[in-house]
Amino acid sequence: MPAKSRLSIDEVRHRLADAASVVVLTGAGISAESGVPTYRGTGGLWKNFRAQDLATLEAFDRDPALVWGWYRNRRRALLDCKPNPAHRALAAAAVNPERELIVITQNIDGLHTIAGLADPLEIHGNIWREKCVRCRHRVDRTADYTARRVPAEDAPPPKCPGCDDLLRPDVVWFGEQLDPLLLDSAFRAAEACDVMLVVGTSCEVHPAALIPLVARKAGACLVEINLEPTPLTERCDASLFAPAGQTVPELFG
Ligand code: BV8
Repeated sequence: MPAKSRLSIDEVRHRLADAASVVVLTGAGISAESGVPTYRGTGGLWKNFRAQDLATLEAFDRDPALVWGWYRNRRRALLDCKPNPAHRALAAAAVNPERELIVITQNIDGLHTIAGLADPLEIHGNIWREKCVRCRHRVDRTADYTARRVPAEDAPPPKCPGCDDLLRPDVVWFGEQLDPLLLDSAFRAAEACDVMLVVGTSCEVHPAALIPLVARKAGACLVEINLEPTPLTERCDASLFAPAGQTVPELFG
């Protein structure tokens, strides 16, 4: 495979300035500088727990109190996490009327929204939202982040105000299908964009890992921002190996 022409950061900036449509796929790495643990890096979330123990419907059915304890623990840790310059730069870039900018995030921490970004595509859900296991009731607890209010880890799992069955975190667990409408919007955006930035993801989780490949196949300029190479690196037009909190603002500055 011939070596890719590697664009410099200035060339990427110019591509972004000239683009009519930009899509940004973000992963846990964009929130790392906010203090949110990543999933697979050193000290990553899964390092302490095995995903199949906690982030699956089977685990929840088996022990809802244990799974709720883990999510409440993660919510509590998030209370001290604020959006960083990367989140803020994307929220600011998204209001430019000359250029469409869509953020597709694998993150459930809600920091893109808290940074002021209108409607990110949260393809793995949001830790501050809950949904009933039986009826279609949904609860948004984002106000708990602002009020710094999280129930005790061992508090009983919440009940649905509609049908009194259990509420669960409104996130996509392993083995669960992503919301087909959200996923379709993500793939359509990838197909139509001029530039795709892939920020802070190990590109290990599917089907999210396919989104940059759809953009590439449709002819987009593909740029990765990470601390280390990933399975996507060799398919990128540029890989900027530096912290997202420094690089993303530079690209849109
Ligand atoms: C499904 C919510 C089927 C829960 C999450 C095909 C191939 C292989 C496997 C599969 C496949 N198809 C399906 C699978 C199985 C599975 C999967 O992908 N497994 C992998 C792990 C092998 N996928 C699924 O189960 C999906 N469902 O396919 O269902 C189906 C189909 C039809 C009908 C029914 C069923 C569901 C996947 C969603 C799982 N939920 N989260 C929760 O979090 O509690 S995934 C979880 O991983 C998070 O959402 C996270 O965002 C995501 C991806 O991780 P990353 O974001 O990439 O984070 P990571 O730590 O890995 O990497 C961070 C990166 O940032 C690193 O590269 C690091 O270097 C970098 N970084 C660190 N600091 C910085 C930085 N970069 C820049 N700056 C910094 N400062």
